[in-house]
Order: sequence, then structure tokens, then C-alpha cells
Amino acid sequence: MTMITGGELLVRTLIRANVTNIFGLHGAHLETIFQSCRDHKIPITDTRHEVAAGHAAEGYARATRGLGVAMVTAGPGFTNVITSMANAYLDRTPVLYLSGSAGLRDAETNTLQAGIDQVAIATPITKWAHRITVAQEIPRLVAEAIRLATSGPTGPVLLDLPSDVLVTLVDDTSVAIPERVLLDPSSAPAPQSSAIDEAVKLLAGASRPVLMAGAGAYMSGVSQQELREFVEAAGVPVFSDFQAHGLLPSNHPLYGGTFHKMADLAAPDQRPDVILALGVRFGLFTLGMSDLLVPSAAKIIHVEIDPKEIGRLRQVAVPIVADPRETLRALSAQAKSHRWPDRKKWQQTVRDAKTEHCKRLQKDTERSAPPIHPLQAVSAIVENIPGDTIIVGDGAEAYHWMNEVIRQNHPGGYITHGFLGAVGFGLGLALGAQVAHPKRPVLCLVGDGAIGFTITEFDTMVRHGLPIVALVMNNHSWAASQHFQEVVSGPGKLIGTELRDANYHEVAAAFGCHAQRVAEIKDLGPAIRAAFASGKPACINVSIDVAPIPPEVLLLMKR
Ligand SMILES: Cc1ncc(C[n+]2csc(CCOP(=O)(O)OP(=O)(O)O)c2C)c(N)n1
Repeated sequence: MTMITGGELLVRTLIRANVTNIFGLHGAHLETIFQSCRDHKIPITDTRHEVAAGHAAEGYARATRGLGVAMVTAGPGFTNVITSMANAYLDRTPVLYLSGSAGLRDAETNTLQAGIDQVAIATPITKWAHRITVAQEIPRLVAEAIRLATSGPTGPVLLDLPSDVLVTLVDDTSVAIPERVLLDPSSAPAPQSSAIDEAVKLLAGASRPVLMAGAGAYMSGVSQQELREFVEAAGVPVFSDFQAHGLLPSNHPLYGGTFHKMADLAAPDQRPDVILALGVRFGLFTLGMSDLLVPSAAKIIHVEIDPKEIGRLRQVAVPIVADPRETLRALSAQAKSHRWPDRKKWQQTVRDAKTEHCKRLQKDTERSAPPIHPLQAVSAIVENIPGDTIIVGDGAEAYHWMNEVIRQNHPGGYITHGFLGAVGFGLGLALGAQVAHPKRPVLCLVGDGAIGFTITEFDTMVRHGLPIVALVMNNHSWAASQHFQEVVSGPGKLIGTELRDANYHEVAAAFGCHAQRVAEIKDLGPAIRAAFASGKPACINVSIDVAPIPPEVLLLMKR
């Protein structure tokens, strides 16, 4: 018999759930957990601000389709991580947030870092928030939290851990650590076969079908091969949101682009008539109620694990409440024995729309003298990054420009904004992605506004040897805000949206990063290659033109 702390019980349960990395920032309330992590050699990536630890856990979860864990101390540590919690909630990212809190015996004593109900605050922005009050219950409740976070629809959970519970000594033979913490995700319900029949018939009878692959498809574990086999058999072009980007390689002849590119299919004889929405949540990224992307006349087969999403914004012809991967497998099984019409003409229409879009953009952006057009900058990125680079997209217009040119061969390689639109989350997400994939290059594209939120995370990168390349799109402006003012309030009425031309790269250099300033397009490619070759965390500060507005932002304004 050995007496162990509540913190040790917690860490033993995390190990049973295959947790191998934690992101956090220390506080005395958490000391037993930190010491147990040390004993068990569970690395803690300690950040300079709790929000970055939270975002790093999100980045880790999104890059692995697994669980991220963030640990923050009582009071301000907890309040600092709220933006990440809300972001994970709206994105359905499986993150276990662990918060320290004042000891139960100190309730209502005006003690340090206490006096706020952390569970109550977290409840509306998590799937489940709970305070553990008995040390012996830690394994059972940690396992429950992890199962909830990782089962569809996935999402964040909070466990609040009073300091006296964490230091309580427990006989380690008296408490069992659950054997199977993680559930097998394939246990998702199989869809009704009549719905599969209906879906296949609808798709087969369509003239202009498309498959929209959403974050739910990625998170459910749909594989490239499964998706490719189905769409090749049925001849259906694919559009994707950001998380599902790369599920079909960008150079595949059936890949049409991100959802926004559906707006280019605008003529009456180009509009999709049947849409298989696989793990899609209609809303911001499908332009809400507008039919610019998703024609209101189109018949929708909607596959979603969460019934709340079905019919939220669109009438649905065939609703299928089920795991997207399981459903795709069922559809594929039927597709094999089905005769599909020849869709060459429709596929060519989609390809032509894509080519036209690129040509139009290129014509608008060609220039050789400074300032660098933002599209030139993002094009230089995709041409000069090593293969298989994970791209994190922050800022606002910065990532909208990236959406125009990004090419990915695998899913999980583009981590960017969801519904919260939390500017400033990029460096944190990049930390998590790099910890998850130490051998893959990671590039964080960030606006000059966004970089300011967590610029001290260059220090975290250096201390933990995480060679992330951050590329600052420096237009001396909160450009998305500035353009909004210009379009909505009229010219000459800017207020609170302009920034200075700051030397962000020198801040990174001060922390020990490789750093470079770039003002001319000819220098950008070499700078990107040099940054990756340095093997160090790096910051490239690129002067870009503030004037151009990304086509996606114009579309959003149109809506
Ligand atoms: C945390 C947060 N604060 C404010 C906003 C409102 N907002 C949306 S876009 C934007 C401008 C972003 O500027 P920058 O990071 O420089 O990127 P750019 O648009 O120039 O690419 C702001 C302030 C937000 N979405 N998130």
C-alpha cells in the first residue's frame, strides 16, 4: 500500500487515457499535478499566458484528431483560458481543461485566487463542467470527462480541482484506475439503410451533385482513401471547410476548393442541385441563410452526428443523424454496386470555375514593385514551404488570403478560424500542432494585430525547441476592421483600426528566434526557406499592402 496524492491519481488516469502531453502554466494550486507529471515524465509545455496553453491544447487536438489537455491555475489562470474554451466549444474540439481552485475548506473566506465559481462560468462553454470534491473519485470523473470530450459530437470539458482535494493522500490500492478510458469511436450509430438508399438514389439522379466535407468528417476519422473511392465511383466534386481541407488532396481533379469557391458556380446551369453535406455545420462558412454558396433549391443530404445541426438553416431532403465516417462507409458499400451517370461535363464545369477564379485573382495582383500584394505573399508561402507543412492561419484577412492558394495533400494540415473568430490564437495553436508533430514543419500565418496577443510565446518556442516559423503579414492595420469601416462607414472615417509599422521580428529575436524583415517579394521565398533551414523558431516580418480586400471578405460583406 502506498499513499498517493489526488494529483497523482489524476496523472495516472491521464496516462491510462494515452495522454502524452499537457499544456499549462504553473500555480501553487496545481503543484501535485506538476510533480506527478515530472515523476511520470509527462512533458508539460509551459506557456507564457494561459490562453496560449488552451489554444495549444486545441491545436494538438486538431492536428491529431485526439484529445488535448490544458492545465491552468485558480482564478486568473482560469479566466485567462476562457477564450480558448469558448473557441473549442464552438469548434467542437475535444479538450480537457483542468483548473486549480481554492481548497473546499476555504470556501467563502476571501482567500487567494478564489471567490468566482469557475464551474458556473465554464458551464455554457463546455460539454460538461464539474468540480471534483472527493479525491477517491478523481479516476472515475477524469475518465468520464475524457469520454464526453472525445465522443461525437466532440467538445471541451472542464474539471475543477480544489487544492485540498489534489493534496489529499489516498491509499493507491483502494482506488481503481478505469481500464478503458477511451471509447471506440466506430461505435457510432449505423445509419438507417433506407436513408442510405434514398441518399444514393438522390445523388445518382442529380445533374450537378457536390459533396461538402465539413469538420465533422475530419473529426470522425474519414480517411482520404474512403472519401476518394466514394467520390470517384459516384463522380461527385468535393468542396471542404478548413478542417476537412486535404481530405481530398488539393490537386485531385474532383477537388473544387473551400466552401467559398461554390460561389463561383453562379450561373443557373452551374448551380449544384444535390448536396451531400458530410459533417457540415451550416452557418458562417456556408454564408448563413444566403444562397450564394448553397442554392436554396438544392436538395440536401445532411449527415451529422448532432441532430441539433440538421435543418438548422436549411430544409433537409435526407437527414442522417450518424457518424460521418460510418455513413460514408455505408454509402460506399452501395455505391460500388450502383451504376453512376457520366459526369464529365459537370466535373469540367467545376474545374473551369476554379481556373477562372485563379486567373481573375492573378490578374488583379500582378506587380513587381513594393508594397507586396497579400496574395503574392501567401503564394510565396505555399511555393516555398517544405512538403507536408502544417499551416496555422490567424489574423483575419491574412487567413482569407491563404484560403485562396492553400494546397494540402493530407487532412489536419490547415488549422484556422472557426465560428468564434478569435484573432490572436495562432501562436498557441501552432505550439500544439508542433508538439503533436515534432518532425513536421509548422508555419503560423498571422496578422500584425493578431501577433500582439501572445507575442511572448516566441519564448515558449525557444525554451521547448519548437521550430515554428511565424510569418507576420504587416500592413500596419487591423485590416479586416479597417476595411469594414471603409466599406460600411465610408472613406476617411477610420478610428481605432490603424497600427504602427512595428519590428515584431526583433521581439522574436530578443527571445532567441531566427528573425528577418522582408519588404520586397523577391526576398520572401529565400527568407521562408532560410527560416525553416535555421532549425529554430523564427519570425518573418513582411511588409504588405493594406489596400486589397480578399474575395472571401467581399463575399461575407455581400451577405
Ligand atoms: C480577440 C478578437 N478581438 C477582436 C476581434 C475583431 N476583429 C476581427 S478581424 C480584426 C482585425 C485583425 O487584424 P490583423 O490581426 O492585423 O489581421 P489582418 O486582418 O490585417 O489580416 C479584428 C480586430 C476578433 N475577431 N477577435
